[in-house]
Amino acid sequence: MSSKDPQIPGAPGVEPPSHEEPTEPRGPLPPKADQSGPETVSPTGQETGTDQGGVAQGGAYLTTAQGARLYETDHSLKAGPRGPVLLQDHHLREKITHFDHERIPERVVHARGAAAHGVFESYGTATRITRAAFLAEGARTPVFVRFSTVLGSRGSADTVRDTRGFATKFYTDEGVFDLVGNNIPVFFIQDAIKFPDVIHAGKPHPDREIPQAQSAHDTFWDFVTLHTEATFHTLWNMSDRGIPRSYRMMEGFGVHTFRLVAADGSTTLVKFHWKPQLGVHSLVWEEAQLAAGIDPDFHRRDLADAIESGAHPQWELGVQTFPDTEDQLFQGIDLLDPTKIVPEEIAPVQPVGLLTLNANPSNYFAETEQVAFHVGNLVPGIDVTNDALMQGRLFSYVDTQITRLGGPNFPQLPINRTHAPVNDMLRDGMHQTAVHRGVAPYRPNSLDGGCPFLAGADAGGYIEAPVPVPESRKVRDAAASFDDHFSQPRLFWRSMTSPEREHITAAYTFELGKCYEQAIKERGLQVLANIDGELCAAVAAGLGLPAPAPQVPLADPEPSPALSQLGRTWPLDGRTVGIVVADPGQDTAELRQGVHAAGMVPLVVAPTGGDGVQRTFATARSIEFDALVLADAPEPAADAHPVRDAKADEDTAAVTDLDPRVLLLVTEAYRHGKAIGAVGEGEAVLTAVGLAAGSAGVVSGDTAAVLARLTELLTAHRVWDRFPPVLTG
Ligand code: HDD
Repeated sequence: MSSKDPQIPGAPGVEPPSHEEPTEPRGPLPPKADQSGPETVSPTGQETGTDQGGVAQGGAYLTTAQGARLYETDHSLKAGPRGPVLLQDHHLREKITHFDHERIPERVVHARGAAAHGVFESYGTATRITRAAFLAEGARTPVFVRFSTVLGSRGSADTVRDTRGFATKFYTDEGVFDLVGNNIPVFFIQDAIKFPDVIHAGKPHPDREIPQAQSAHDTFWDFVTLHTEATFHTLWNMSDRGIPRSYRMMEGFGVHTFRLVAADGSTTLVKFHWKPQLGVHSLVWEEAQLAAGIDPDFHRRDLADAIESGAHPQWELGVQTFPDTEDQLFQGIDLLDPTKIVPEEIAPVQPVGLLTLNANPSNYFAETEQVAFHVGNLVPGIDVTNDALMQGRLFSYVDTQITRLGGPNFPQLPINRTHAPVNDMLRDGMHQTAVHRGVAPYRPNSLDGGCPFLAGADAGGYIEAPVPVPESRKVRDAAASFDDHFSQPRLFWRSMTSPEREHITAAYTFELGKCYEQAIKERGLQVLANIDGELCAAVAAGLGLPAPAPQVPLADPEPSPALSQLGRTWPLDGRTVGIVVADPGQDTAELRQGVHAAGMVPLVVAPTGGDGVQRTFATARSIEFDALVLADAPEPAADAHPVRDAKADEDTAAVTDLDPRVLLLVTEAYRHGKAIGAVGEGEAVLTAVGLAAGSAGVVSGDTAAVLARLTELLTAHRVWDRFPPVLTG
């Protein structure tokens, strides 16, 4: 608004203010110039208008922070070439001082993360139950999504066994809505007051600061075995959900029950779900452990590479809906207890929109590090419930940013700015970048024409649903239903397939086996006995301890197939296929084209670098590939083949002469349940490794046949037949 705007009191031609509080709004003020960042920020975070063409600096000359051009920046100002450095060297001091303060505190949890920009397109199917504008039919909303691990520090490995964060910032026209969820639908605790306890237990031991980003240690298991409401979340962690294959292949959950408010004021309780279009897939434990050393950035790289290559990951947002009854129970399940799920078989997930991640951040610090989520960032039509975990979170998220981002003005950081006009009366504070005008940042006022005015529901105001507060008395307590800690873990266990049960058993055996305290191992077994006798017995056998009897009656719940990750087929976008060749110059065009045509990424692995080679035997490791193809050997380069079969007539020669790195590649891929194909002479490698064609998920033939079969195998993610049933189940 210009100073000539006739509505501004005191402007020429405008009546002097009456100094009484006006009763009619004069129309909304436009966003303040200094707070109108969002429209000037592109999906990749580049300031429009100041596009620097992807280079680090904008201008031709290096300058100081004050804009003075510099003629030299490699030497301090000294009293002679061999003399002492002078205190007057302001450029030296500015450069070093700024560097000294480059780091900000990492997040107290979820420090390690990766993020992407995208768009959310609403189907309009939720309009009956919510007035949220971004859920109206056809609405398109820019989003920023940050995935994370929980326990590790910023530099820790991606593939550790842990819960993953899945936090989405919707820049809606009605303000920012943050859905700050996880890839696990339940939480360790039922009340936020215990959050410091569970996190102190999970973080490294305070004396030696080890282990990093691990739950396999005494303090974690001490807490979760004493505090049995953590049992269900821990079981999810020990399942394959704790080691996702990719951020692109994880489900997301809002965890809490939210309350949606429709245009007519009616309310519905919901649980939010993100369903990945690529399916829910995991690493196997050995693969996860290898990746933590070989490529600690495994998930970060996977997400960025997929987006860059055009394989844009997508999730459907869905809701389970429940009537907003006074008791807030659904078929006996307490909707205010965040350690409980509602099986999808009794409350189906109804899709309400599609999320597509289509752009990588252009600056990690400015976007991924400085993004600040908050459970209390809500828009009209979405409200909270009395879940005591959620209630504490409503306090914690803003509070933590004040330390992490250095004051209360973090909403002004470009990545956090709302796309709705801001007209607040928050003023000053550390890192204030807005130049606020006027003299009346208070209400009521008359000096600013009474502005800003309040917005009722018809003007898009956020109005808390006027739900009744239960009549009670002050207590530090929870409802009796919160005491059931074992029936849903049992439901989960009984919904798993055989390989999934194997993985869970192995995970508990590993994690409890890493504890030093005998009492903790024994308590761990007691918890397992309360879930399932066979699980407990198998882990007890692994630990060399007796299996205790259950302390609670074991129910016989109806399994929930939706909890299992197996049994369906999925798209292959962005999967990687390693093509192992004997000669860097070998023609792999047909194979590569076939892999591309199936929507996957071919990576050629050769003994040395060369044209068209992406990995060498020295840099390749099986974890990077979802499947391997052993390519045909070129004629007549038999001695350059991975199986150097110069002495092939001798029975054992092929094995001894096989390049050990290829041996490792193929045997690991086999052990991790990955499909393996051999074209023509490539079959010699299979023989050398001791794999007969016809072994589960091992195929040979011509290029077309091998690719067709591999593609089919990959739709099931892994060759599950390689994990024979051990438990009787
Ligand atoms: Fe939390 C970060 C998810 C309980 C306190 N939380 C954080 C992030 C995610 C979650 C995904 C990372 C956001 C980002 O990428 O910046 N947290 C959850 C879920 C919970 C949960 C799904 C349970 C259902 N959290 C929880 C409780 C408390 C916190 C009970 C405190 C009482 N969480 C925080 C925090 C963090 C955080 C300390 C650290 C960094 C941040 O907020 O911005 O405020």
